[in-house]
Amino acid sequence: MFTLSPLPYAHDALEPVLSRETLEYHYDKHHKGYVTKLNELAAGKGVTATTLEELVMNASGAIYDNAAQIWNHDFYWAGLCAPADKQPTGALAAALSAKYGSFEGFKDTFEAASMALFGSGWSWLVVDAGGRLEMFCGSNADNPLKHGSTPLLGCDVWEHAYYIDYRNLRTDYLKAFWTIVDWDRVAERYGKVVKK
Ligand code: MN3
Repeated sequence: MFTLSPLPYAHDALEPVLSRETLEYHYDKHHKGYVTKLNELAAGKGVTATTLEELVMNASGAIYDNAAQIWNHDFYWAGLCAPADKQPTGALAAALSAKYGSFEGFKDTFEAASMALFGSGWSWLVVDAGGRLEMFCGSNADNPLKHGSTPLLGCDVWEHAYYIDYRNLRTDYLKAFWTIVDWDRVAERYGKVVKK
């Protein structure tokens, strides 16, 4: 049985960037729904994998889609915090500046790539297989682990992530997103990759 990971903060913790209502739908309905569906599918097909990572790396079709969506959402929630407008620091800040010119340059690139993603999907800051900082955009339930990359930050750009608060305006959601990114968590993830 796969279980729904607890939300790492209260439903209203991300207000006013993401409302309580958005989290009630996004976490309690969409995210939870993937867990329910995965358990139904796994029981029906006699799946023996016990971790989401195994399914993300090896499964296909609906089992992959639901497993990856659970993994992606766990990662997304864990990378956010109450609005604090944090900034990257230390080695991560230096790596972002080296790659994108500045933190502003990174944000512009990330926003533009996220806007160019057609339909539903995810935008990611990753460290690729060669140890380089990269951006990765994937449709639907795509996941960087499948491509040999290690994710540092994930942004859900499915409409269900923002339509209650921003209607159809993905660009407004993306601009507001930066104020709730937990850059301390992202730096911690980066530290683990570069230490390997
Ligand atoms: Mn979502």
